[in-house]
Amino acid sequence: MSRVFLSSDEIRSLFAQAMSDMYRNEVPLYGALVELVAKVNAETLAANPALDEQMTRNDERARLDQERHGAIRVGSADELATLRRLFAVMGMSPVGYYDLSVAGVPVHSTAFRPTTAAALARNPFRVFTSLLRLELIEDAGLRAQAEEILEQRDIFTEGARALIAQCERDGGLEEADAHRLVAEALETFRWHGDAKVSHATYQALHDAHRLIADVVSFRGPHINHLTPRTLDIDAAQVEMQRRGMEAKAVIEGPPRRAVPILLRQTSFKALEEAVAFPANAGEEHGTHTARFGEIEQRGLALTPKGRALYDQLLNQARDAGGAGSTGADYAARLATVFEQFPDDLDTLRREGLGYFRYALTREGLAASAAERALPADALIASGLAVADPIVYEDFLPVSAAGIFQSNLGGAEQHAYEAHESRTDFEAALGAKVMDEFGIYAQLERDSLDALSR
Ligand code: OOG
Ligand code: NI
Repeated sequence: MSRVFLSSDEIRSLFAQAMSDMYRNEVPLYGALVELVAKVNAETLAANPALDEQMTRNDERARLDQERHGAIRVGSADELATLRRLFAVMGMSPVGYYDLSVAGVPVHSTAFRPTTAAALARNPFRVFTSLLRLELIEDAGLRAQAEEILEQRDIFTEGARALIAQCERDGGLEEADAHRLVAEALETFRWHGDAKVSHATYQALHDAHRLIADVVSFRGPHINHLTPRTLDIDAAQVEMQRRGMEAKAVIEGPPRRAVPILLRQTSFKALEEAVAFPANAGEEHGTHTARFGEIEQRGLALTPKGRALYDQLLNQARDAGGAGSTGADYAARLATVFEQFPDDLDTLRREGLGYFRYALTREGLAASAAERALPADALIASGLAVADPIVYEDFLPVSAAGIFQSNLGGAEQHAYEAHESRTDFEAALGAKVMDEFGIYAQLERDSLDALSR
């Protein structure tokens, strides 16, 4: 009898839903955010039928209500490599390399996510995954202690390890096994309030960097936020404030524009959670703040040329007056600087600043093969084709640093004397990370090829 495997897309959808249910129980703020975002999205779409049509045309409409990203932080190469194998079962590959050390956060990261148009349309669930860089702990004794603690823990259940191996061996998982794997995987990402280290050790790790304590002190890489996608982050921000939620002062990323680009995010104050630290006579009680709420708005994926312009303008806005991204006038500065970034779809496309998905219109579908063989620009000019923005599926290191900092207590951190170390990261991961630009370029090319077919 042949076996029927569940597709990796289906397993990812099950997993995303299970994580969402779990996080809703752990962090009630998350449930409130999801509800608020759904309301803002419904209002935005009702007020903008063209956006609704565009999203439907690009298979983005149905996925919107499910769309989330999560974030986790791990401590060793083995943990990272096993996560890669777990996420592979769910059709998620490591995309991009992010060096956060320049922003004073002792980690480097990648995003596990689906990469094909069909998989993204089905469920774009992504997990921003950071690896602690132990070599950035200055105190040699503390570094050795952290390393030893990490060596002794196993963040995966036996069942999860066995099912990952089974999937690799058989080429898939049947439905019951897929459900079991999802349940086993949740154990890795769940909050465990019983610390693995004494309060004194936690404090020493915390003094070195709050993030080090977060990674090293616990049984596993608790998911630290799960972020829904809003179609209007400014409206969502206003609504949050109206409901008395404590939002970060600054929205990370580009300013509000007619054509949203990349990613805009804002996060909400982390929770203070009860922790039981092992002690000689039983346990000692304390608290830990790691988990927070976040929402984001996604826009056009930029080409390397567009991204270079974005980075240049962002630096310009941040550097003006040496104020960084704090300061009351930051939003105004950002808006002024970004006047240099074209803000209509046609110019963005013709100047090669973003990636687009081309599709025939109704007239185009009725046109002759000879007509359809015209260059894309001519097809668009004569109304036979449209070019829609391809949505950015990745992250932004400067924004990520801002998010890390805000939930690490607000103060800007000083940069580490480290530089990026992609080779070390890939060695730990046991694979190369994919180049995000190559993925967007492929999506664009596929849509162009389909025009003439
Ligand atoms: C990850 C921060 C990065 C984002 O949305 O840029 C991130 C973390 O705090 O672990 O999630
Ligand atoms: Ni995030």
